Amino acid sequence: MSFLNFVSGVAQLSHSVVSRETGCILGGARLGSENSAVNWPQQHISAHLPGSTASTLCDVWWVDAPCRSGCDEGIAWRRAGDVLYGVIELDEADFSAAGCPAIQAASEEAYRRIFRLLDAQKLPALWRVWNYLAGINEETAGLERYRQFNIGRQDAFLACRQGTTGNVPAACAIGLSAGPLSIAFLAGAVPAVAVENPRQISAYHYPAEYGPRSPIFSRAALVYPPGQEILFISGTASIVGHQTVHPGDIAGQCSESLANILAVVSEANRLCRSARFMPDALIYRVYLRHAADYPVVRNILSPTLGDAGIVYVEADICRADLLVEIEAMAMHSLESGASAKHPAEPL
Ligand code: 3EB
Repeated sequence: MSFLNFVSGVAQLSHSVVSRETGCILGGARLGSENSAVNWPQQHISAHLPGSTASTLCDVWWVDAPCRSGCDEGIAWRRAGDVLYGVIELDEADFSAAGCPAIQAASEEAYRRIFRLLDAQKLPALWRVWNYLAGINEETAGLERYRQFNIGRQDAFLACRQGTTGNVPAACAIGLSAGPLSIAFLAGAVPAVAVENPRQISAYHYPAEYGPRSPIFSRAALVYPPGQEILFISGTASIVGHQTVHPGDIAGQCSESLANILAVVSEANRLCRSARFMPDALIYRVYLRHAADYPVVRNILSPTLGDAGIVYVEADICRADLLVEIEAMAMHSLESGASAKHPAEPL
């Protein structure tokens, strides 16, 4: 039995997966149209799900261990051992008097609260962050909202003495049509091992043409719950170096994003401690700016990635010229035996 468990894309959450005696749901995400009231931290991602017959799909993290839960400064969190999952939603209307754009102020405040919680919990390592905001490509006060978000995020990292390069969390930053700033995160005691993509400049080194402050995320992170290794691949798009390639061409962007995913998986396999990660065995979330692109994207991805583990979400990508973005994850056991990385394997 693994310590941390994950199910993705389930339409109906079967409570039988979690042991009634000792098990506990840490948290998760609900994608689609329906809202729900659950008593664990759940990120609501209100979006159309192309290709899905279900109107709502859930991702759930659960442990076979007792949990503690709390709500601190608007962060709903649950913790088992040294793994913590949390969700914070902030209404931008509450930041209208901040003296800077509301999304910037809300982003800084959300990240400051997250770092304060992790301090109090003595869990210093932010592993993976899921960021969602309304109207991500809209411009206010002469600056795109994603770029305003990047200012707030970086200000919080600096104020909380977090490193802004190198060992930073894996992440995604995605636009929805409406709703609050919503940030979910997974954190632990052991630092993540950051993975970069040799085909791309690290995002924290993007030049100023992409905004006054760089985004802060790694291309992927290897993280270590007890006895386990998780690979989180950040949102991955049609970017080579720092430039968007194949503007206006969904097939070209999809193939380039796939090439980037494969490059990140190879890099992760150089650094991982468990078995090699296989692209067709990962779990994927694919964001499509236009639902109409779904058949083209599916036809490009499924031969390499398989069909089963992909959830498609209609959402905006953080550069106006990007049409598709792919994120992925996989969990391996660190137990020796069949799953252990073979010493003779080429690095
Ligand atoms: C990119 O490579 C695409 O700002 O947290 C991907 C993953 C992207 C995370 C973030 C942004 C973020 O720049 C965009």
